[in-house]
Amino acid sequence: MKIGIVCYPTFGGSGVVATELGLELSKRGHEVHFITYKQPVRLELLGNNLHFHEVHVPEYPLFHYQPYELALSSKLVDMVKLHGIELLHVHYAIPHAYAAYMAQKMLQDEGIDVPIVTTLHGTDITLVGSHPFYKPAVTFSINKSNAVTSVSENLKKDTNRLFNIKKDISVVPNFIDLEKHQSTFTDCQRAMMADDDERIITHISNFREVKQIPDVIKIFNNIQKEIPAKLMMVGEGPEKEPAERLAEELGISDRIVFLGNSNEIDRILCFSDLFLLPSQTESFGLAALEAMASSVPVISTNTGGLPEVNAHGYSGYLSNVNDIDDMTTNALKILIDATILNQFKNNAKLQSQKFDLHNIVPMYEDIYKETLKNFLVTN
Ligand code: GMT
Repeated sequence: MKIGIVCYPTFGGSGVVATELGLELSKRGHEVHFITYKQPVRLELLGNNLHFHEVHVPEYPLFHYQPYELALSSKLVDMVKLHGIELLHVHYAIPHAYAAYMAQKMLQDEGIDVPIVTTLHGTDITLVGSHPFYKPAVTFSINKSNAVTSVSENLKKDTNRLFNIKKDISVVPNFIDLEKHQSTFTDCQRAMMADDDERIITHISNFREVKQIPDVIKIFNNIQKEIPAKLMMVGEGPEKEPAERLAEELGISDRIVFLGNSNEIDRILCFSDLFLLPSQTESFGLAALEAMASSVPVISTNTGGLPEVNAHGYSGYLSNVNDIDDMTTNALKILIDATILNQFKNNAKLQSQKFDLHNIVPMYEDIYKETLKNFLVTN
């Protein structure tokens, strides 16, 4: 099948999922075309089955806001025509589902029919999409998609609660390529990061408010008072600088390493003992799944889709949002005793296997086939 994938190409769960999906689909014989404003960060190798088409938005001084949707929908029309793309799969509703619908209508005018599958990722629904400024357009474009998927049961529930959705939403959980997270690195450079007796705690995110970065620092501060520990903070975003300041105020800057964005998170996770994700909301928590796939247990909140990913008392623990004391207690329960830590590490790995890409990607393939069949019948 020839599939066009639209996503955000930056560091962020939705772009990562879209890229990993495209990579796997191309391995399974599909021809995949990424259409976005920059080459997705995890898309390193292009080839016969894997293409990238850049959306350019020419700057014009009259425009206070440059019209990305317009450029994207025009590019979609051109690429569908040029490459015979049979189906568009858009990740993150805003503005991708809207631009895809416009492209579909323009193509229809020329006698070309292309169905749209929209995958909802979380903040496109919970934080941004439900804002009154966007809501009518988001509702419209979700309802006009030919198939809609969400990355967790919880996100499906939230979407139906927040929007007047007339479509059935299929839940297709995020997935993981377990081969990429083998703990067999011969060069796992733990010794460069911490002493043998220190526990290594990791947080990876885009450092936005929703990630509750101050809670990460405060939980770590409590932990390091009880046991020798280091914290790896991986990612970039607006909350990074305040976090560095908070670490200084608490006098623990020397115990925290801010690593910036990384394409090699498996190399960081391979020496991590615990992953912290105290988010205010999280439709799924892909970063938690990536940690578990590297045998790292997770201390997270119990919000959104996180309970579908992190099994309480098994792969880690769940707490209420902002309950720093509970998250500290749970972290120490795992970290203090080496036997318990190893048990949680094993469990985390086993839990991640539920989301093996070999089980999940065929769910998308089935949705593509079904959508194409129904679409061609009704058009
Ligand atoms: O977490 C972010 O801020 C990035 C955001 C995105 O759209 O890239 O992540 C959302 O999608 C991920 C992939 O499906 C989910 O794993 C994240 O839980 C979700 N983030 C939120 O719901 C806050």
